[in-house]
Amino acid sequence: MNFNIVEFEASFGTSKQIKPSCCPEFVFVGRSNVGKSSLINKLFNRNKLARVSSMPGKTATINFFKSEAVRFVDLPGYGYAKTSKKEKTRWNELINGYFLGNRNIAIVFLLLDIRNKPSNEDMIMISMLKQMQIPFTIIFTKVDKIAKTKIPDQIKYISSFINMGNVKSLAFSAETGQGVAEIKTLIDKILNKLNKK
Ligand SMILES: Nc1nc2c(ncn2[C@@H]2O[C@H](COP(=O)(O)OP(=O)(O)O)[C@@H](O)[C@H]2O)c(=O)[nH]1
Ligand SMILES: [Mg+2]
Repeated sequence: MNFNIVEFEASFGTSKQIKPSCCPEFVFVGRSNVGKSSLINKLFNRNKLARVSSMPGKTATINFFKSEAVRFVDLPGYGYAKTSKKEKTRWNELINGYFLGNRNIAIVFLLLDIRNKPSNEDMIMISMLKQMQIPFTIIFTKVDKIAKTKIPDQIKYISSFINMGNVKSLAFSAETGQGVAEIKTLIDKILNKLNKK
């Protein structure tokens, strides 16, 4: 696919607003501040496509981006400690509304910070994806923040909390661009497979 073509499509604050699927959706999910927006920007080589925030807990909407006949979905981050109960309920309503909305999901990218073990919310998200049989790949973000030699051990450590089965993972840095080519290749591979069906 052509990563030079992309546009912001829409934001949704409640599940009722969410547009039905038009085409395969590549979905980004993870803790607030894990680097979802930075990854989307890096994929398309655009600085301000998705808003990068130094203030966690800000993206409380589902954002759609469209590239030709493919959609990219930036889900609101979870796990921000200061989020109010009301905001958490809204988050749940949005995420559940999305995943239960009969979507055409190509794959979910679940982002985990390479420096931290998975949070409770990460674990809940992983078991939900498994239960719904939604294909997902784990992306370890911010790998520039640790020494290169420590990356494999850290991946092993984090993976030990998750029943990885045949779950694939890869390492990424929005800072250095490490892993971006791999993610693009994966996206192309999935699209090729879908087009052959
Ligand atoms: N060093 C480093 N910082 C990153 C990376 N990705 C994101 N960040 C920073 O982490 C913060 C949150 O990023 P953002 O993309 O807004 O996270 P989101 O809340 O998951 O969308 C911002 O200050 C980013 O600049 C990365 O790969 N390396
Ligand atoms: Mg964001």
